[in-house]
Amino acid sequence: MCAGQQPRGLLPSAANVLMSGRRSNEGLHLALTVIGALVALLAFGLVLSIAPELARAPQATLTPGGIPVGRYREVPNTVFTNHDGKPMSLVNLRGRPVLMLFGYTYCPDVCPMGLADLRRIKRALGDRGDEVAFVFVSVDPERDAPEVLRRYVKAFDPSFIGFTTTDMAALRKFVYAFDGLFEKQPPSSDNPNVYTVAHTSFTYLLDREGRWVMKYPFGTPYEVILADLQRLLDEPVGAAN
Ligand SMILES: [Cu+2]
Repeated sequence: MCAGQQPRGLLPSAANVLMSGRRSNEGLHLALTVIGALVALLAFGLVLSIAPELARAPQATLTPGGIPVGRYREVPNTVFTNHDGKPMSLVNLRGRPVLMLFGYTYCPDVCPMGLADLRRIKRALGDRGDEVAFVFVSVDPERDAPEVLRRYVKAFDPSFIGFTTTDMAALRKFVYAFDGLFEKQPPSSDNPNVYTVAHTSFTYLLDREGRWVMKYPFGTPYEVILADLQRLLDEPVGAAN
C-alpha cells in the first residue's frame, strides 16, 4: 500500500487509518480516497505557493504539473547496492538526467504504475532514452535483495537501475533528503513476510549535474514528465549554473 506525501506529523495517523481500515475493504478504500484528496490538495497548494518563484527561475519553461525544487538542494551521495550487487550512487550517474522513484517490489499498485510510466517515457524518447538514467530505490531492503530488484526492474526495461541498501539509517537520510517518507506496516497475517510499506509516491527528476530539479505527484501524466526531460536533454551542459 502506498501513501502519498504527507507532512511528517500526519503520516502515523494516516498509517493508523490504513491499518484500522484493513478489516474492511470499504474502510480501506475510504482511507485511500481521503489520503488521495489530501495529496491532491497539498500538491495544488504547493504549486500555487511556488508559482511566483517558478516565473523567475531558470527552469521557468518547464511544463506545469510538476513541482520545481530549484536545483539548490543538496542530494546525498548515499552509496547503494545496485541490482547487480555492485556499489552505486547518484554520483555514478552524473552526465545523465535521472528519473527516480521510491518503492518496493511487492508493492501492489503504485510502484508498478509508476514504473510503467517510466517505461512509456523511455520508449517515447527513442534513441535519447539511453541518455537518461531510470532509478528505482527500494524502501523494503528486507525483501528487495539485489537479485529480486534486478528481476523486477528489468521486467519493465532492461536499462532500469535498482538501488537497495541494508543500511536503514542511510536509506532514511536519503529518502528524507527528497522530503520523502516510508513506513513498514505490521504484517496482515501470521506470516511476518507478508506486509506492505507505505511510501512517498513522487517521481523525482535530477539534471545532468545530479541536482534535484522537479518532483511530480503520483498520477502526473507521463507526457508532462517527458516534456521536462526533453528540455533538460536539450540544455547545453552546465546551462543552469
Ligand atoms: Cu509502491
